[in-house]
Amino acid sequence: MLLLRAVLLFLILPSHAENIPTEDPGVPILLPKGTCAGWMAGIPGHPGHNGTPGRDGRDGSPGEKGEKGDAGLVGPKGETGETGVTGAEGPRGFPGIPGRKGEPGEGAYVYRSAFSVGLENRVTVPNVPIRFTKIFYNQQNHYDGTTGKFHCNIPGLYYFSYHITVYMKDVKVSLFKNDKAMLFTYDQYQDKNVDQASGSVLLHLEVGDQVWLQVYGDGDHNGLYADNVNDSTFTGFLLYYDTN
Ligand SMILES: *[C@@H]1O[C@H](CO)[C@@H](O)[C@H](O)[C@H]1NC(C)=O
Ligand SMILES: [Ca+2]
Repeated sequence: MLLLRAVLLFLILPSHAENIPTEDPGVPILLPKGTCAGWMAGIPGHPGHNGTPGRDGRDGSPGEKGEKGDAGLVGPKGETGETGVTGAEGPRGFPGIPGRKGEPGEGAYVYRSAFSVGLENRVTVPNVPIRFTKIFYNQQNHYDGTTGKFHCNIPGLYYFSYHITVYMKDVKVSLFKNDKAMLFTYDQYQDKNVDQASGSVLLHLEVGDQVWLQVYGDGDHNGLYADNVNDSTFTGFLLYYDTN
């Protein structure tokens, strides 16, 4: 094998003869063409220099799939999604603790107005308010015993009533509101009897309105009577006050 390589090298040499270094002039390396006669084998030359690096080879076949890499960084927060459907109503909760007691309200006195009075003096003059001077109740002093008139201090609905003992004469009385007779009551007296006359009414009053009883007609119909055991009374009170 080594011999074959030497022969091949020898056969190639003529075309590169000028490039072959001839360090040893005594060695007959160059041989003219066609000079086979007297041919003798020379000593094999030195190995040539390394050639220039060849081109890059082809890409290798893909390697095996690598192991799974580490998890990536957390991305930015996404946008808020749409509102979901309202859920079903939950079960009813337990009763709460009772709250604190409330503050006292406005003075209840403001909304109180009531009086109840009786007749003491049989002398009743027609065309003027009858003066009831026997006071059963007049806490707020909205009834004036000196004039016989009730003065409205709280606007609202009022109830008035009167129960009159009739003796010796007929009785014609009217309940007045601001100089206007609102209610009429008539009782005819029968000899040697004690009669009663009564009436009641609901009236809406404004502050400043006045209400009283008064004999109407001629002065003869003033048989209102009272003694220690027979009363004639006049009563009134606020039923509902106006809230607005
Ligand atoms: C008042 O009532 C009493 C009964 O309680 C009666 O005896 C008396 O006669 C009455 N007064 C008048 C004036 O009738
Ligand atoms: Ca009668």
